[in-house]
Amino acid sequence: MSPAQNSNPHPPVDVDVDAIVVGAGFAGLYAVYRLREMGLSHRGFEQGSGVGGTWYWNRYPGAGSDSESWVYSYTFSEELEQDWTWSSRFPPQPEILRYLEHVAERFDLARAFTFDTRVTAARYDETRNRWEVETASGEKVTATWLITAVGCLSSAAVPDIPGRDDFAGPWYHTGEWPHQGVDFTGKRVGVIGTGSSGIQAIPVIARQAAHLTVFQRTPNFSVPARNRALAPQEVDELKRNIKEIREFCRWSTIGQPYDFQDRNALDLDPGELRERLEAMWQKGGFEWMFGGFPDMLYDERANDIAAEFVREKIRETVKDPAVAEKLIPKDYPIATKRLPLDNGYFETYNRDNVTLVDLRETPIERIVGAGVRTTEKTHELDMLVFATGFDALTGPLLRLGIRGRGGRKLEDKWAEGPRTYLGVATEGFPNLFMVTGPGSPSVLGNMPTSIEQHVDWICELIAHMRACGAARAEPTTDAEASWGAHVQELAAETLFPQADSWYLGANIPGKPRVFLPYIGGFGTYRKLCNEVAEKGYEGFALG
Ligand code: N01
Repeated sequence: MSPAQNSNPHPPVDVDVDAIVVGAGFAGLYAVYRLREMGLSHRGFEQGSGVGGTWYWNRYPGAGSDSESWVYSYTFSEELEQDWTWSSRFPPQPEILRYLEHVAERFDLARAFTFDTRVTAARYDETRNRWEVETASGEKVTATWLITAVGCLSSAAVPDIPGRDDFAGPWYHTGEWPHQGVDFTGKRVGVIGTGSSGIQAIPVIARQAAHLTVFQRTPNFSVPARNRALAPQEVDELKRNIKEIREFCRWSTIGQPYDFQDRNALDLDPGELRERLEAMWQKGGFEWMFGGFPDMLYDERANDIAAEFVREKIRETVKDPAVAEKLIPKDYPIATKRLPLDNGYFETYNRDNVTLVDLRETPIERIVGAGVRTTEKTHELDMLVFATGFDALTGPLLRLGIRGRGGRKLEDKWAEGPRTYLGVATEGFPNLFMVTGPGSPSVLGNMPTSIEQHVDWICELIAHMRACGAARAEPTTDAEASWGAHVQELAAETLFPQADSWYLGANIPGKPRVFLPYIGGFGTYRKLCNEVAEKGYEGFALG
């Protein structure tokens, strides 16, 4: 089904509802499902022409999930879980989009949304206790609750490189890819950026383009995805055991069907450690996300062992030793930037039609009509791809024009970095609930697991408010301050602050350097949220 078919031909017209949901990706669709179940009136707004969120926008070649398919999905319907069959371990973008379109159709969710509609302002009216949401098309809708389901990585960042608009050919950002696709056949293509998006796109573009030039600023560690088709027997077994698998994910560190190794790396003898690393390498997947072993995030010696293991693999794979050395990260611990999974990324540099430009040796001076000019020369290009990432976690929220009590702007409140309670609410903005907001595990876990937990929790809070007649829920200043301090303390205990990553906002010039997600583990976070609820939503002022 095409996105156009999935968009809503009869947009809703109610202008006063119980809840407004912004975004029609994994989070927004589930929020609408839950609100409808609760009998609450609602409206949804979505900037795209169809459902899908991340998977609607990120259509670049090679795009796909890094989470195991059988857990990268909803759990709220057993029938859905049993009926849907994934083709492979890490499904490609079109298949995930088809899944979300299927969910929207099956549960009749698209009709809640007005598509092609950007929210431009959301103001809290204190006297009426209503959120007033305004859209780019001029529509105004009010609601008691405002639920943002805008994703964590949805605000594309195109760097302000001098001369960007002088480029004579077309350019694209991976996160806003044209729906009709891009044909690279016979073209000289440049890719700027070697994060997860670049690492997925580069091998595919290299196979199509006449020549590919990769502009690398920081070399990235990457581990093989080892994607493969799922055999029917395997699918049957996964479906038989899905309840237990899901329960494990719910309480695990990263919401995936595996957790850390059972021993610290430094407690193993070198032979066994090497064997385990090799087994992890052969298995592929997100077991590597936090470095695989409990101590790898905390102890530089342990981290160095895994980092060196991957460096050796890069040296073994890339035939030209000079190119290999450029590709090898040497100045930050492994897994402290989000570790990409790849499908033949390093092998791509063995191709005759691929050139690596190390921007640390020869920085970009400017973009010119003919291509990209570095301090060495002009690299002539017909097309340019920015795989340069996102203004993560805060960017998608700040562009909604949110104003809370007293007209206070969210961007002013967050000028020194986001301040939230549990990553779900922020003081001064009553009844605003952020699905997977900054200060929650969000991007450090399997997103659908994070999303379902957050939406369920938010909906239970709303149900609690209705049951006890509370019109407003808002975190207290103390609860928010201590949560913020806790999030930063946990991060400071790890090696994460040693890398200039988007987890810290380091990729966006001028963004405050604050660790954005909660790194205490997904299961621990779930337990804390449950305890807050059991104590009558401790830390919230309910009025
Ligand atoms: O973005 P990134 P991404 N000049 O920020 C470089 C998720 N995701 O879109 O490291 C030159 O990671 C920048 O260089 P540096 C996943 O969580 C998931 O790839 O800042 N280069 C870096 O190499 C991921 O982590 C999946 O020095 C510039 C790159 O651009 C997140 O999205 C797939 C530059 C940006 O890397 C973001 O990934 C894809 C400049 N001015 C993404 N500015 C799956 O699950 C930036 N760069 C499969």
